[in-house]
Amino acid sequence: MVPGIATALLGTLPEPRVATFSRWRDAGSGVGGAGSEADGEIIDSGIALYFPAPHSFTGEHVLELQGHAGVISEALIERVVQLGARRARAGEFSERAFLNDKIDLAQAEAIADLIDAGSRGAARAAMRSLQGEFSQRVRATRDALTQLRVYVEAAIDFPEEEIDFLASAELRERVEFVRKLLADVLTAARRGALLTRGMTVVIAGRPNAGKSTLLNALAGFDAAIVTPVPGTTRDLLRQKMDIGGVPMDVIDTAGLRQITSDPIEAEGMRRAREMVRQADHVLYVVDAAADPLARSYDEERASLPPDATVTLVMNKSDLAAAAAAAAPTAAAPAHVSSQPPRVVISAATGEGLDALRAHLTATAGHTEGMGGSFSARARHVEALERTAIQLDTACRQLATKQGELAAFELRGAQASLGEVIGDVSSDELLGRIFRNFCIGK
Ligand SMILES: Nc1nc2c(ncn2[C@@H]2O[C@H](COP(=O)(O)OP(=O)(O)O)[C@@H](O)[C@H]2O)c(=O)[nH]1
Ligand SMILES: [Mg+2]
Repeated sequence: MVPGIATALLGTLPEPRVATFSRWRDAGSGVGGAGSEADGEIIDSGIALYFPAPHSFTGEHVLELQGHAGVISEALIERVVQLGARRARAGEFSERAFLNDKIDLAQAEAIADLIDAGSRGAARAAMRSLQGEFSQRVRATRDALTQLRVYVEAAIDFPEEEIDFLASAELRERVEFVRKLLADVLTAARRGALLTRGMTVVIAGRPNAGKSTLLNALAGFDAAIVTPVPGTTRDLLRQKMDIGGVPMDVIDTAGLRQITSDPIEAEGMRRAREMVRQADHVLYVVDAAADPLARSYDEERASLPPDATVTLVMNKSDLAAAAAAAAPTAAAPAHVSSQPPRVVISAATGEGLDALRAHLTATAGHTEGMGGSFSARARHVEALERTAIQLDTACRQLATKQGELAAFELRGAQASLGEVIGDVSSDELLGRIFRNFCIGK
């Protein structure tokens, strides 16, 4: 179909992979029989590129036209549709590339992640995944798992020797090898998922601690209203930013205090606590001048989720009273040592902000220039975690010489790994993945 459309539109089929200037014509009068197409009015002109199958992104014939934008391109699309083409669905090019084995599923997802990347770090990671680094590591793990499976299944086929097989040192080594590969790829995928999705950081603390000032300082502009009046911030305020190469969604909240008679403030506090529950990380801001021992945190702690990761941000270090509290407390009271890590800053002067940023990127498991991390999605992490559980089960069964059961688990583990790169995939999964792409990708 593509060569036919190309010939009708351009008058001739361009030489493969050679940028060719051409004029693209309308249908023409149709009078005069053969060759009348060439009489059609010129819709647009530009560069045509023809990629015959299988040497194209999708693996199919592709004709690329680089013309002028605007209404002209709409007219051109109409003409091409008239000639028998149809408009692409969202993600259809990537989906076709996947179905034609040009890329695997993790690579296809990396295309979308590259387009949506919220930071340079995330974009670099997506590029690495697109180049196949993530897929290669998954494949290496899968291959090692396959060898282990073959080994175990061979043992089952020779029942007289099975017990010796299952107790052998070689088997233990193979299991450990797969475990190590899987653990490494899982760690990298978890880090990658955070880089792809970004990290949600909630700023919480008492009214007037300096939460909104901190959000503004991190964002680099006045996103939030700051006043000396407690209770100024009443709703959540969300700001996307790139901190040390990691995309972060930083959320300012209404100050938390025990009692309020204002229903709007009460609702603001409810939303703040809800956000704290959903966050990847909490920056608990303390006015170090007014509360040098961070008692406000101790009082709030009971209402925080027990597994929340928190950093105490001791703010207002520019004030003398706070500076005294900020000095590395040699004789810290007992309760201080049980508090989370603390960073001393002045949101007003910017002192300590770089250290806070570095602390946040370290929390995300990411250091600039670390290299090697690739984009990954929650879907990948879940599949890898399932693989790890199945592998552990298989290990226990091998230890108790239940070869058949172990072989069954290993088969499951292999299937779970295959889901990451799309060895096995359902239409429903593919639909979900590709429908989230933008048109034309
Ligand atoms: N001296 C000093 N004042 C600050 C600092 N951070 C915030 N403030 C002041 O504290 C007051 C409350 O700040 P704000 O950011 O609105 O606090 P929030 O209620 O926690 O959002 C304002 O008057 C700010 O100017 C700081 O680092 N040093
Ligand atoms: Mg505020």
